[in-house]
Amino acid sequence: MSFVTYEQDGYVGVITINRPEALNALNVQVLKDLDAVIDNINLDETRAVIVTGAGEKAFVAGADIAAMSTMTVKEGREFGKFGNDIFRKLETLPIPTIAAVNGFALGGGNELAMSCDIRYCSDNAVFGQPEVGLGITPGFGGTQRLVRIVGTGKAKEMVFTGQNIKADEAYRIGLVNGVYPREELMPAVMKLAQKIASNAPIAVRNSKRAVMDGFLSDLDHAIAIEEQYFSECFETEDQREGMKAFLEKRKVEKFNN
Ligand code: CO8
Repeated sequence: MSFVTYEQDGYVGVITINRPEALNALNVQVLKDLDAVIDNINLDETRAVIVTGAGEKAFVAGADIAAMSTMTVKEGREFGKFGNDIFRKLETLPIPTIAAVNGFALGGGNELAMSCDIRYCSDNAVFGQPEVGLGITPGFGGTQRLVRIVGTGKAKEMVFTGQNIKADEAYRIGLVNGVYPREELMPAVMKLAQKIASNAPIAVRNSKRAVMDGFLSDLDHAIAIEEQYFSECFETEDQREGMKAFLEKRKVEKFNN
């Protein structure tokens, strides 16, 4: 049995962390299962991926505290690296990823959500980096990605206090892009994923690469990166079809790749 399930719905893949009895807490086995699921995504047939949590209460309530409680320095470092490598693999998938945050997203849970490109949440979602209250720092990228998403002031406040924030506050500071009643979350996320999947796949992939490669560069270099990915699109059938359809005042017949 795997702690992580995967379902394909047309061009959209749905990854579910499935350990609800522990609020989907991440131990080594859950991370291994997540890694395997990511490796098995058929990128030729998938244009967007959703990540969510099983059960009513949690997206992911963090790394497994029981498992971490007896770790040595070496084990802690290995566990941190193991999780970081997997989250980075998710983050750098060539296709867009969306976190459907359906409840608690604490510690490693918030870090998993932040490794996705876009986050929507349910109105009962709770976000936080409570690690300092457990005697550790965030360890799956929290100190780095939170700063990049919400800015240094708010990120430092959340990390230094360990205090959780609710869905409306997460929306206000830009940690999530939308808040929905619980039963409306997955339909909203699926609609977003399908909208992304309906666009020209290479253009979407190149847009993701341009954003990610350019984000940490100086602006001159970043603009050059965009020029590269933009110009590559002119090799594609989708560029021909997308523009021809516009000029002929009709809908695109089909984006292929
Ligand atoms: N780890 C292990 N088990 C957990 C976790 C967790 N993070 N969260 C919940 N559980 C378990 C509980 O122990 C409980 O198990 P049991 O039924 O066997 O007692 C079950 O899930 C249900 O949880 P609660 O009864 O506590 O449910 P409540 O609704 O009362 O509370 C909370 C929900 C508020 C989410 C509460 O469970 C909680 O505070 N959980 C811990 C949240 C937390 O501190 N997360 C951060 C963990 S640290 C981290 O993520 C670091 C990431 C980087 C690691 C890198 C290491 C090198």
